[in-house]
Amino acid sequence: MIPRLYLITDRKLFNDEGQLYNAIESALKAGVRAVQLREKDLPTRKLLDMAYTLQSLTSQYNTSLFINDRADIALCVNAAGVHLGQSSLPVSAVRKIAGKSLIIGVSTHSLNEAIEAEGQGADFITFGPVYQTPSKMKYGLPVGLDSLKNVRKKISIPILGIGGINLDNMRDVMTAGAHGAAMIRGVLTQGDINRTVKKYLSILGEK
Ligand code: 3NM
Repeated sequence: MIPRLYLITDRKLFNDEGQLYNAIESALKAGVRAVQLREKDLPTRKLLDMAYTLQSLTSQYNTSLFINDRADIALCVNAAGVHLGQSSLPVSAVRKIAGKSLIIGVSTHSLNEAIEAEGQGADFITFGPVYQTPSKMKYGLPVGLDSLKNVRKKISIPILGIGGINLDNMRDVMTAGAHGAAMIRGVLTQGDINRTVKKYLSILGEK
């Protein structure tokens, strides 16, 4: 079962790592059941340390940990899954080393990428950025809700909308056919993370 609310880390939003873990723990207490470690600029050892810390934290809350890009680290820490970008190892290569032991998500930004990810055997995709987001400018203009609807018609694996999703627009993303939403700021920069997460889960029909 692919979780509907998928929290992604960004330690740079905090003064120190402890604050990041506190924010994640608030989200876990409120019911988030999937966390992706995404700290792309870190050297391998440091990333592995964070992965162990998050594996220990998420397992206390029966929550699936995903590791961005690094199938090797996901396997080292017994994470639930890996999240592959467009220039990561392809799904087929990860299956070769991990078999079915990892859930595989793929970041997609166009219909073609989405179809390709499904064809390669991804378990789910993120599709975005649905809305403009300061968290990721490099993919340019938002793909918008219409292209999300279109992708939904063309593939059958779960789609998590990503990019600028918050309490004001999550219903629209779900109405467009998303299985759920992946987010950074929509959780981590909220004053009351507990309350915000509970509201998302209620929109998603999970609480
Ligand atoms: N990937 P926020 S958008 C990590 O479109 C990421 O693939 C995206 O952050 C994509 O929830 C994005 O703060 C940033 O907008 C998501």
